[in-house]
Amino acid sequence: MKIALAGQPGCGRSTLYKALAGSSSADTSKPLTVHVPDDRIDFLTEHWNPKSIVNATVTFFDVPSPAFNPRNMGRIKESTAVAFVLDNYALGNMDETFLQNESELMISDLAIIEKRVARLTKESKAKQAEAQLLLRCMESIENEIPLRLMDLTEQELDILSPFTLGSLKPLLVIANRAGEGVCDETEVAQLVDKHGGAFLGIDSGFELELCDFPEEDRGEFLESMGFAASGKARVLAKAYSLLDLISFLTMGKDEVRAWPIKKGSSALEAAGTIHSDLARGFIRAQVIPYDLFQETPDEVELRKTGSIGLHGKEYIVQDGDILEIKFSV
Ligand SMILES: Nc1nc2c(ncn2[C@@H]2O[C@H](COP(=O)(O)OP(=O)(O)OP(=O)(O)O)[C@@H](O)[C@H]2O)c(=O)[nH]1
Ligand SMILES: [Mg+2]
Repeated sequence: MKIALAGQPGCGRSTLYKALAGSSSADTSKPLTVHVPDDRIDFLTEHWNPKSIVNATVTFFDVPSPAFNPRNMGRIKESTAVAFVLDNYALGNMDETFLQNESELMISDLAIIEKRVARLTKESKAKQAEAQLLLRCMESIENEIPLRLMDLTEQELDILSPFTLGSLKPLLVIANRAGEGVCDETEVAQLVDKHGGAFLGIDSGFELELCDFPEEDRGEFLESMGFAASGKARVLAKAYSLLDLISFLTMGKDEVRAWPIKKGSSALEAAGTIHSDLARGFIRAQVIPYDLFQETPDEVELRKTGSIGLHGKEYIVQDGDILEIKFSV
């Protein structure tokens, strides 16, 4: 998963990036890949002592200013989700800047759509469906409605996918506040919700300072500021729920690994995530729910009590399922 941190100049993107990196000397021009903390992986690692441990990861980009300028849009276009960073440490006019970001994102989409429509009108009738769809998108933008709020079918989303339109991507909005923040965030949070986005507030400056303290003391500091978890943990959790992701797990002496996957995915899709061979030669999926394994970390014992499931292609994978795909190619 890739998340582009975008926003108006000076909104605090780079400070947030460094807080996510856990280092004030992090190079913000580079992609930042962070591990998604996962207690389950920690437990399985302790149990197996594997050669390799692979947590799920999220990569962040600090999109330079002006973020929505065609030259800088590349990072947004290649990302899974867009994150607007809103200044609530100095200016605080968040409703206004939120709408400004939305509008700049839509203008950039409009330019792409108009160019394509102009070309399509010269082409054959075969592209009628695409042209109609793009005209609907143009109308939506002209009415200041971001594309993510349109009612689109899977097929229509497939047609639009190659254009990597920014306002169609899932949206995360992060208020960057110092202490209490300049403004109350209730209103902007409601506005973001109306726009189909997820909202959270972070004190990036404070979180960055925290990086200088020993890890075991940080929880207490965060708690004293009224935060249940670190900004990084909260951003990652929000991104997971925004994108409707869960993780299934694989384990063994060689590797313990978390695999992010869309909620509602089948065992066959999970197999394909691991390797196309596993999907091609899929026979069945052996499933141990993580909680059962944590309680009784012994496959022989679990088999005796009938706690290990064997499922076909259609099985819907649950968060924390420990999978072993039986296959033959
Ligand atoms: N106190 C406080 N200061 C902050 C916070 N976030 C950013 N700042 C300060 O605001 C200034 C701009 O922050 P940056 O993180 O560089 O903002 P940016 O969005 O990367 O800015 P550009 O890349 O120049 O557009 C810096 O001097 C930061 O120290 C915050 O949460 N608290
Ligand atoms: Mg910056």
